[in-house]
Amino acid sequence: MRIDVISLFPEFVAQCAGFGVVGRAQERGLLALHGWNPRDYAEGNYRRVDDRPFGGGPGMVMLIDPLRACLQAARAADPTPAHVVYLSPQGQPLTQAKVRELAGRERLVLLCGRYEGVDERLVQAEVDEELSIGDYVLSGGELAAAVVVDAVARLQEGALNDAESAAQDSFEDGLLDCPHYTRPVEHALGKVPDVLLSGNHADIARWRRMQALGRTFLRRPDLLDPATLAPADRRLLDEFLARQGGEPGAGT
Ligand code: 6GU
Repeated sequence: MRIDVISLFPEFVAQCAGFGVVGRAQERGLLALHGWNPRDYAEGNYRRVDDRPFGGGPGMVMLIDPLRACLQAARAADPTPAHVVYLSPQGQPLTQAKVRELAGRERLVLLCGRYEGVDERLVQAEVDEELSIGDYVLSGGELAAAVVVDAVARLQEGALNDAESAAQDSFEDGLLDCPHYTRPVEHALGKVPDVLLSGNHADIARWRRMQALGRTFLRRPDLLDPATLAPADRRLLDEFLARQGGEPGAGT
């Protein structure tokens, strides 16, 4: 997969993508990341990329022409047609389902705004989809682009070492992940739950499912409507709630 990032700080996104799973995906040739700076396509001695908003108000708006020339250069660098995503707080929320869809594309262009945003005419003419990574304000789209690159890179075939681990992630089945433990069994901070030491794989799978259901219910009720649960899951959730006394404890 190829991702082109259009940003006033393209090195920032590249740096974010240099480590861990994403860095390895690049080394393995599963992901090619390219940065493009609209300032390199701006005219004049000052290489202006922004101007004051018509109608007044604070902040600056990114100019059409440097962005468009930059986008054109990025498109022309490879014959593969690109799906152009503009990262902005006005976009549709990024979900794991959307990540999966983006990860299946051959080529993405991620357009990062700075200042108050980019001229709406550029968005209308060149952008296929506008995405946000949450209901809070960042000073630019770069962190959001890094989020997209990471989430999409780890879904590329061969990016993860354990083929299982992506399928078991939080959200892949609509639930939060269960808790995890490693050595030592006994620690001053507590003991590992017995079931995980039992070697009984059916019991372990059942316990994990129960924890995933319980945590999702307590922490993210927006993700789980008990009324729509399969009867077996409903029983597991009831058991979880009965066991912890129905109290949303601080440790859950
Ligand atoms: Cl994609 N951009 C900015 N600037 N702020 C955000 C965002 C994106 N998503 C959430 N907040």
